[in-house]
Amino acid sequence: MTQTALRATSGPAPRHNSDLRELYTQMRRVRTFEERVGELFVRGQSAGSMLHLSIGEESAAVGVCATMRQGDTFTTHHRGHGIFLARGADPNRMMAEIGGKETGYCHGKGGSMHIADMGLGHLGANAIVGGGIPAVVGAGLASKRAGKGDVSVAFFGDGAMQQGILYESMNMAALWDLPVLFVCINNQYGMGTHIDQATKGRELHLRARAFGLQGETVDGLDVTEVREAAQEVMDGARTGQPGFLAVECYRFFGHARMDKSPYRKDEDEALGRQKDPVLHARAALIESGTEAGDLDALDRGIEAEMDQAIDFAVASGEPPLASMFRDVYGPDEPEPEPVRTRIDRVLARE
Ligand SMILES: Cc1ncc(C[n+]2csc(CCOP(=O)(O)OP(=O)(O)O)c2C)c(N)n1
Ligand SMILES: [Mg+2]
Repeated sequence: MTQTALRATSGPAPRHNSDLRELYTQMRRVRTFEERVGELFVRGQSAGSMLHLSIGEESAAVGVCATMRQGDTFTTHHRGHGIFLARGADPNRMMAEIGGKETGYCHGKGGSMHIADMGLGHLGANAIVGGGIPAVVGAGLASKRAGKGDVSVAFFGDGAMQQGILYESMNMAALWDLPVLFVCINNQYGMGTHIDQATKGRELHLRARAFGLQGETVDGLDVTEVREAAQEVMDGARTGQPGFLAVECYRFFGHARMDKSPYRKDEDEALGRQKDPVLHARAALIESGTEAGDLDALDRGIEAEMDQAIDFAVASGEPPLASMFRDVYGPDEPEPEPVRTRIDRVLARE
């Protein structure tokens, strides 16, 4: 067990037990949502051919989002369900989006990897590794000009640490003193490649410091430590000192839902899964006086919430064909003719 684990489970009761309970609740909601959405996929009721679960990474989403406020914006990578949930997304509309249904956040046309919602500041998930990163530099510049102190946060995986766009973005953010935060969720893997096979520079935050950002790394086991570290870089970002935070965690399952991780040993996987932020927070709550039965009841309530989200998604209808291009082009641009009707028209002429 790490120093962090020992401190949280056997030390004095945390000062903010109700805080930890809230963080636990949000992490449990993320985990249960991911478990349920995995079921949706296996039942053949999700819209995409791939589904990336963030189980094991809950502290990164919840710890960082706990430091965000109304008006802040963010982008995520392809493994972003937990982040959006932690920012206040409605699980019904998320599940429906992933199911390709009209009631989803993007009317079923974005899906798991392209979900977005301007109302909650979600500028978009992105399936291109590193693709969502530069958008926060633009959002940061807009925020700086508006002078409201809103921060824009890019969430991405360790795979993006090897993408040039990250360095271009960090450079501009530092040069222009933008209210921007870069958050690397280091789950140790990019698909089947362990980070040690991808880079020699394992101290990821040092790269950010080299560009003039405030760069930190935190162990993702303890959500309160993640939140603390996030608060520090967030406070800097709010005053125009861009920051970077790497959260060290472990990807519990395969890259996507159907990946059985043949490239890693069972014993290594079992070891990695010991780094469980949800169980860690639960143990800390019990240690500080919360009844296990109380937490069981909380968990059951969350299960019911997520079961209901599946029911909502399954019962919802698909977007009508006529809405194919709605929300894709600007409001003043004429909608292009759907390819299918164009093909039908051409065939009819023959
Ligand atoms: C530019 C680009 N290269 C390759 C891919 C294929 N790809 C999809 S996810 C992924 C791994 C990403 O790893 P990481 O950034 O650590 O995120 P994680 O999946 O671990 O959350 C790769 C290589 C892609 N989508 N975009
Ligand atoms: Mg990764």
